[in-house]
Parts: sequence; structure tokens; C-alpha cells
Amino acid sequence: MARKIILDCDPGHDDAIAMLLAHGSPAIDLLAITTVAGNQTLEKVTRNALAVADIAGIQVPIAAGCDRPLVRSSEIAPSIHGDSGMDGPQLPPPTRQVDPRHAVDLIIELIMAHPPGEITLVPTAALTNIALAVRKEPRIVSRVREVVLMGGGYHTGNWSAVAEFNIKIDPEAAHIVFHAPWPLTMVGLDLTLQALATPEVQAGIAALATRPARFVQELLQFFGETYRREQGFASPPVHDPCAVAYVIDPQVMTVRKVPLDVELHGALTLGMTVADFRAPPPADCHTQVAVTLDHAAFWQMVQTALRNIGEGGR
Ligand SMILES: [Ca+2]
Repeated sequence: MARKIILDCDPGHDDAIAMLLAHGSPAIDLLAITTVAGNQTLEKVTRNALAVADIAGIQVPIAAGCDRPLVRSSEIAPSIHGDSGMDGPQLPPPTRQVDPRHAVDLIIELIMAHPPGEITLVPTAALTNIALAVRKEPRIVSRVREVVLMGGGYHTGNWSAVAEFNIKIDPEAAHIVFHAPWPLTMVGLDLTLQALATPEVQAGIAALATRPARFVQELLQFFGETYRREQGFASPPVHDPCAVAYVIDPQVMTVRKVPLDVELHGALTLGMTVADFRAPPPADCHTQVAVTLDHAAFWQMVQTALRNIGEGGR
């Protein structure tokens, strides 16, 4: 049976590819897409989500959520994602309307309307919406099957020496989400820096020659340029679809069970995800981290999803 997921995101080049991977994979039943401020303002990332849905023919509700972190001031990432949050491809204005519900309410509504253990949350952005949902309706914690998130990293950062962007911009939200006792997989930078869109990968996508594939190609071109300029990468790491890939088939990566926590006070380490690798993990450990990626299998998943989407929505 296909896995029911809610994708909570901030498109975002790699969020857009995560949307396409989820939509194009028969192993995933995408119930809704929710947005949160992060890579760009809430208004911009929501507009981008609607535009991606048009391209791919995604019909599920798209609801906007929190427009800023729980405690801290807003921080966006135009240096990586451009002024629109998804610079590169030229997109026509979206034809779809945003769902009238707040993302937090939609997340709660869907989880409470489904039997326990059915819905998987896949956050690929700051954890503001998810944290607020936990606080507003704590019963969701025992009803969610698992949380598979892109964020953090146990040996490196990208928004500071030790902190990753999604966690760094709203560490209090991440603290709430990591401490809720649901099964949680952190697909962090340790894993996603292996998901490089090499020239071979990009050529394979270009060869599909569909409109959604051209869209991905244009996303990767822009993303490649900013990652080369800002962080010295030869090929861009494509973070967010890795979390979706784990839900499609956990064999695509290895994981290790470790307790996780989020640093809220460090002068140098604010937003660091701290993994305790001392063995054995405690019996009540409910968190795990992704370690190594099967690069070929991952990109095969993305290509297959694009093939399934075909010419997409319009
Ligand atoms: Ca993202």
C-alpha cells in the first residue's frame, strides 16, 4: 500500500524536486503540501509550491502555514535560492488557489481523520508548522506513523560551522519536534551532501525531454551555480528529495539509531543537532540519523518519478 505523506516545505529548488518525487512515485500517496517561511518569505514559497503543482499536475491541497519562526526573527536564503526562492526557471503565474486552511490546522485535521499509524510527516523546511501542530493537538504525536525530515547534520553545518539552515532558523521548533516521542529519522547534511546532481545525473534528466524534466534541469543549473559560488561545490547537493526517497524505499540509505537533541544556547553552536553515538542507544531511543546514500538508486528514483509524471499538468 502506498505510504500516505504530508510534505511540509519551503520551495526552494530542492523542495520542488521533492514535490515531483513524491507526486511521481506510486509508493507515495501525497495527501497535502504545506508551506512555511524559510528559503524565502511565506508568500513566495507558497506561490512557488502552487507553480510547481501546475507544472507537475499535482491536485492535492496546498496550504500556507507560519510566516516566521516561533521565537526568532525571520531569516531567508536568497544567496542560495534567489529573490523568488526558486530562481532559474521562468514560471507562469500559478493557476491553482491556495487552500483556505492554515497549514497547521490542515496537518492536524488530516492526521486526526486517518487511523493511527497511517500518515508520515515529511518536513523539508524549518519545523515551525510541525512544532505548532504538536503544541496545538498533542494527540498527533501518537497517531503519526513517523517523521522523516530533511534538516540538521551530525558532523557539519551549512548555515554555521555546525548548524544546518532548517534547524538554525527555528531551533526552538526543532527542539519541540525532536523531543516529541514519535519515530523520527533525521536525513541531515551527512546524507544529503552525498546526493550530488553530477553532470551525468543532469544529462540523464535532460534526456527525458519533458517539460517537468526541463524544469528540473533549470532548477539544477541555478542551484549548481549558487552552490559553486557560495559553498565551493562542483555539483549541487539536492537535499530535500532524500527525505522522500527514504519513505519510498528505506534501502536507499543506511541509518543509525542515536539519541538526538538541538542546541538552543550555544554561542557558537546554536541550532546544532547533537547526536549521541555512544553505544548502545538507550531502549527508549526514538530517533535515527541517515548515514550513507545509494547515489545511483536515489537518482534512479527521481528519473522514474519524472518518467511517471510525463508532460505533467499543463
Ligand atoms: Ca527546503
